[in-house]
Amino acid sequence: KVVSSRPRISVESLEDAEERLHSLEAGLLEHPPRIASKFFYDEQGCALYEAICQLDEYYPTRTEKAIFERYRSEIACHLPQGGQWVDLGCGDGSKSWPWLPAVAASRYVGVDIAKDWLGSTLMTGAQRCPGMEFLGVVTDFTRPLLLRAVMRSNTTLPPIFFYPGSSIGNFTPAEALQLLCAIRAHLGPEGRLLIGVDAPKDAQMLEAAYADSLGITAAFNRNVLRVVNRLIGSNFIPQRFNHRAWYNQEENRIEMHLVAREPQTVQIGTRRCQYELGDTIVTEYSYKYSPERFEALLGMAGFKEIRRWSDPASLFNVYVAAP
Ligand code: AVJ
Repeated sequence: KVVSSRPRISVESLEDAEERLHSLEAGLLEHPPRIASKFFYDEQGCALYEAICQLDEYYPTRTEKAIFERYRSEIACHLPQGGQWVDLGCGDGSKSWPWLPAVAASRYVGVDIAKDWLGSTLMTGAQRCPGMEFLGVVTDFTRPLLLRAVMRSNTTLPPIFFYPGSSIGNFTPAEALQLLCAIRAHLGPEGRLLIGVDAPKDAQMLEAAYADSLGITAAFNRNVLRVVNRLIGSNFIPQRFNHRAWYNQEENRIEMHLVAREPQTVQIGTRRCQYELGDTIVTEYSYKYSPERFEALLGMAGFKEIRRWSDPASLFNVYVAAP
C-alpha cells in the first residue's frame, strides 16, 4: 500500500479587492459613518481578538468551548459522518480540529477573508489529520452569493457548515437570515449547520465583555483605523477616538463605536471629512439571540429540525440545524 506523504492542500481566492475598498469608503461617507466589522482582522487585529478571547470578562469563547467539549459526541450523533467540514471564518482552525475525528470528516474546507492565515491553518490541519483533503477558500462569505462559489468544487460529500463564536451576531437579523438561507440552499438532504450563538443577558455582563478593564477591546476597536488607513490611504489618528460599547436593549445588540475626542479632519479618498467632538463611527454590532428568536430565524431560513445545547447559566447556545 502506497501512502502519500504529500499533504493534499490547495487555496483559491475569490476575493474582489476593488469592490471591497469601494464599499469601505462608501460606508465611511454614510451618516452615521460605518466600518464593517470584517476589517478588524488584520494581523494585529487577529492577535488582539485572541487576547480578548482570554479575558475574564469575555465569556463567549470559553462558554462555547465548554459546551463543545461537554457535548461533542452527543452533537456529533446529529451530524453526518464522512462528510466535508466547511469552516466559515476558520482563522487558525483550532475550533475545528477536535471535530474532524468526531465526524470522521474526509474533507476540510477553510473559508476566510484573511488569506495570510489560511495556508498555515491548512498545513496544521493536514499534519493533525493525514489522509484528509484540505481546501482553503479566500472569500468574503458575508456576501451570501459567494457561498455558491465556495461549494462549487462540491463533491457529493454532505457538508457540515461550522459557524462558531456567535460571528453571526455581526450581521443584522435580515442579513443573518440571508446567510442562513444561502447555507440552507447548499445543504442537500444530509448536510447540517453547526452554529454557536450568544444569548441576551444582563446588560452589565454584556457591556463588561465589550469594554474590558485592560482596554484590549478598546485597542482592538481603534486598530481598525490603522487597517482602514492602510487599505484606502486615509489618515485617521487612532488616539483621537475613544472606544465606546453598550447594549442596545431594543435591538438586542452590543454596539461598538469610535467616538471623536476632539474636532478633526480626515482625508478619505478625495474627500476631507470633518468630525466634531462626540461624532461616532459604528464599527460593530453584535446581536444576541434568545433560543426562541434564533429558532424562529432558522425556521424562516427553511430549517426544519433544530437541536440546541447550552451552558448551565444559559449564556450561550449551540445549534444543529437540519433541512
Ligand atoms: C467575533 C463577532 C463573535 O461580537 O463578540 C469581540 C467580536 N468584538 N469583542 C463578538 C468582538 C469585540 C466577536 N465576534
